[in-house]
Amino acid sequence: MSQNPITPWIKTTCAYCGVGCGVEAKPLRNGALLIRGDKSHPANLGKLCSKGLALGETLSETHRLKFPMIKHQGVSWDEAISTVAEQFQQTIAKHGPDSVAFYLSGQLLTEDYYVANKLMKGFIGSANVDTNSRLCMSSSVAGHKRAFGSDSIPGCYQDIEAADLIILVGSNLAWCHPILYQRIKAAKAQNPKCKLVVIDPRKTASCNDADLHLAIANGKDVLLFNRLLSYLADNQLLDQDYIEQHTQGFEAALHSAQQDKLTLELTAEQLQISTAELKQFFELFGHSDKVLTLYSQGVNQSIQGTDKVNSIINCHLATGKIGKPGSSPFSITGQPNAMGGREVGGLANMLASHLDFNERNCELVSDFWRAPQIATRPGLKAVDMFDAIAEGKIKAIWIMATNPAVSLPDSHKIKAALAQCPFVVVSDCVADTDTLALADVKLPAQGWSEKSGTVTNSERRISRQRRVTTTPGEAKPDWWIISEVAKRMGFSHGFNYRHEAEIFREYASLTNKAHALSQNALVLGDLATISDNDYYQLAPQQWPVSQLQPQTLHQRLFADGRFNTDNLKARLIPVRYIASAQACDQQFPLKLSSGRSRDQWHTMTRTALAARLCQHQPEPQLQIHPQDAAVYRLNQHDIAEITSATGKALLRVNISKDVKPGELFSAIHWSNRNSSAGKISTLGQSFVDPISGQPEMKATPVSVRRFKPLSQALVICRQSLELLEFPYWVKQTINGGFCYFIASELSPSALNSRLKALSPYQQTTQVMAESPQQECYRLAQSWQQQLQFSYIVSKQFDPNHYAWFAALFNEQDELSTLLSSLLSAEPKGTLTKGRIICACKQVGERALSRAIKQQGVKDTATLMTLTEAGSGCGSCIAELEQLIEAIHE
Ligand SMILES: Nc1nc2c(c(=O)[nH]1)N[C@H]1C(S)=C(S)[C@@H](COP(=O)(O)OP(=O)(O)OC[C@H]3O[C@@H](n4cnc5c(=O)[nH]c(N)nc54)[C@H](O)[C@@H]3O)O[C@H]1N2
Ligand SMILES: Nc1nc2c(c(=O)[nH]1)N[C@H]1C(S)=C(S)[C@@H](COP(=O)(O)OP(=O)(O)OC[C@H]3O[C@@H](n4cnc5c(=O)[nH]c(N)nc54)[C@H](O)[C@@H]3O)O[C@H]1N2
Ligand code: SF4
Ligand SMILES: [Mo]
Repeated sequence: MSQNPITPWIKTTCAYCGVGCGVEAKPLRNGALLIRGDKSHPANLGKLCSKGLALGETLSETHRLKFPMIKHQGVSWDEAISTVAEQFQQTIAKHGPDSVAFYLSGQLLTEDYYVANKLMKGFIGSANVDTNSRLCMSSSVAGHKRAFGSDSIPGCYQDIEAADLIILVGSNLAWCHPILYQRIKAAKAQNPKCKLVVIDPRKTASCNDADLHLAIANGKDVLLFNRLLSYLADNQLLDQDYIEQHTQGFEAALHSAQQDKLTLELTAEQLQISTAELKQFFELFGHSDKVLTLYSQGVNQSIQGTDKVNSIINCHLATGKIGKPGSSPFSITGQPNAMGGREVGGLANMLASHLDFNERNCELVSDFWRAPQIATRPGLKAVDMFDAIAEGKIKAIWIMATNPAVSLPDSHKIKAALAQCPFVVVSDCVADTDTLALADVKLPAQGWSEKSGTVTNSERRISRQRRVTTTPGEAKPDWWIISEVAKRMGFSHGFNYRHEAEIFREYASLTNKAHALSQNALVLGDLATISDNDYYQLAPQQWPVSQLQPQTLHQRLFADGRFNTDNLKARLIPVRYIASAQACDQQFPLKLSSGRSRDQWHTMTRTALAARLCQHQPEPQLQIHPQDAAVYRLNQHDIAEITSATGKALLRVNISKDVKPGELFSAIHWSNRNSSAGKISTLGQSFVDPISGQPEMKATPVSVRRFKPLSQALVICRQSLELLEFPYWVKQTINGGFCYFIASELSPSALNSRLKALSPYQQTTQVMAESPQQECYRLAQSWQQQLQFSYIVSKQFDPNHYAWFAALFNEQDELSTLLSSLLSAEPKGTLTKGRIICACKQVGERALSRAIKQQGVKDTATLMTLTEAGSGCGSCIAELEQLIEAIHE
């Protein structure tokens, strides 16, 4: 097949994080998709991170949901749509509109989101439409609305280059928003005066370039920012003019902050940092003109997430450091279209287009939609929605583009609720997820590269996602599926859309009407009348929009000190520190926090299809401090059993001083699809912030003990294996097949026999090396001169084996050489890359260590020249630095 391109480069936007990087994609005749960064896109100026660069490797057809299904039966679209429409109609007729719900996602396009919200709130007449943004951004939304009167992010990315002081609070930007982190690094290199402070209980890759890391105790951000406000007041570092002219509530906020006030020494002690560090931070904040505070889930996912947000915004308002070049509080959004969902009103407590529920707003939207049944009060937020399903109050739910059986806390409860819900519809682009497994109807949605519409990034910039490949099977755009169901329910006049441009114009037109009524900042002006052609060509636009903008435009909100409140003044909010509702005790003495790893996206339904994204953290890990590891008798690479009030997990131990004693950390990515017990959400309880409804996901009390298997194995296989019988198994994609990690309660020899029996390649040529005295067994099966299946069984897990063993399918050596190497105790030759650190250039730890040791490398620039590591997306540079440091220590 030809490698020739079939079209020129097509501009689109990355599928993953809220940085919203511009991507250029070029489909080749052989089905591959070339990817590069779009140099003209203002978010990334041509750069992409490891996940963005691997987008083309995640489009495997084999994993797709290609046809609608009812239970396990493939059906026509006609039948699927009728079934969904009828079931929803019957449920509503019998039990009322609040007996049904939609659970949406920040990974839907704005057009999809708009149509879903319109159907539920406008036509079904319930506001039971919520989204996974509840787990992600809702504390920021609530904080913005309290402070500014609307959910508006004041800053823009150019503030990074303009700032003197950048503060990351509860954000591992280096891994989660890598391109913004690269911008900070470049800005610091340009302007050595620019300082970076990281506030995170953990030492993360984002601390590598930090001038100061405040490893505060988990959950205590309000204590820190309240104390900062008192300090600024005590030291005449406030902007009195700004406070008077543009804000209200200062006295009450300061009074409240002073209730939390302790001496600097006692505050530092409470925060578990040194007084010198605390003072240094306060002085930096007080004396820097341009302060940019970027914050994310360490702030939002807390039982006082909203108060955390306002404690940060209070300090910015009281010093007038907002809406000016280089100065703003800046909530960094998670998903590619978390912002778009918030804009259309996808949260249960919003109506539409940044409008709250009130009579005036309901009338406007009802007229605009010609929807007489419009919902008039907020619906259920995510956690309450799933409780209502469990209680039988919601009897039909439609889940789109999210995987709540993995991502909502207390997943046993979520799974039980969905299992007994009379009617569950799930729209997804892949065929198999923990949530799809519970669906009555599965609807195949177009995925990234097939769908077309718009997304809004963290800086309010709307960019186009474009269709660059064809769609496998019968998958359809989400907006099409929703509109067809709406029409079948009898709402034809509201949902006769022919293409996404029509939806976009209608949505833009609603923002204009809503803006005229409310004076909120969200307004799309002339975009309401753009032609189809202009929509297809649309270059990035940053709201507020009056007329079509040049894509280089960047603008800030509230630069004139006028906010979206009734009297145009911003509000400082009195907040007090509250200890987490989830206290540790004797039974659960440790606190488990959760978050992201560098190369995986959420529940791995797409990123785990790219072998090169699976190498960085091939197994679910538990980060634990050496002191705790000693107490619980855990060694590096043991398997730990973690127990909480709601469940258990089994995780590979990674002993590290990067976490504080008493605090553990684990990544959120594993599910029942790729691990026996790596799913972190089984452990979390659903304690929520009372204002935003956002669950606390970073502070679960747990206990930990060593899991003692009698044998462990690494298996590689060209096909998927069924391994449910083993207490511990993890599945990873590798080039040419899959790699499995297994720990079992069988003896090594029994595990050897069991694995031999499980091999799907019984008829092939087989070679074995057995060492019963040492309880080691290796087997390789080949067919037609190609290795098909192989394993290493031993008593203990040897982490050094993974890198070379998992690469075997990729080796170019003759089969005989490969087999002899595989069966020899120590692998030779090419099988020695070590753990892959640079995913882009596939550089392993061994080559890096060798270069550092043999050539005396002291800096990453030299290491990059020698090995190419770090010269792709740059996300691994922090780890290169750590490696250099560790080797020279
Ligand atoms: N690689 C990758 N990138 C992603 C994603 C992904 O899945 N993978 N997901 C995207 C999405 S949807 C989101 S929401 C973002 C999330 O982006 P981030 O919020 O940056 O990521 P997290 O790892 O969830 O949490 C950030 C940090 O909060 C810290 N933290 C925990 N508790 C506290 C606390 O009490 N106070 C403070 N100050 N810090 C605390 C944790 O130690 C952690 O390092 O990432 C986006 N980008
Ligand atoms: N313990 C703990 N839990 C957490 C978090 C945490 O930090 N700790 N973080 C929370 C946060 S911030 C978030 S954002 C959530 C994320 O959690 P989820 O939203 O549940 O995670 P994803 O894996 O992104 O799920 C998206 C699903 O949509 C599918 N999909 C992708 N594109 C499309 C499309 O265009 N159409 C349709 N119909 N389907 C599509 C994907 O295949 C996938 O199954 O997790 C939350 N859960
Ligand atoms: S930073 Fe990475 S994941 Fe986020 S939008 Fe850019 S390329 Fe995609
Ligand atoms: Mo998120």
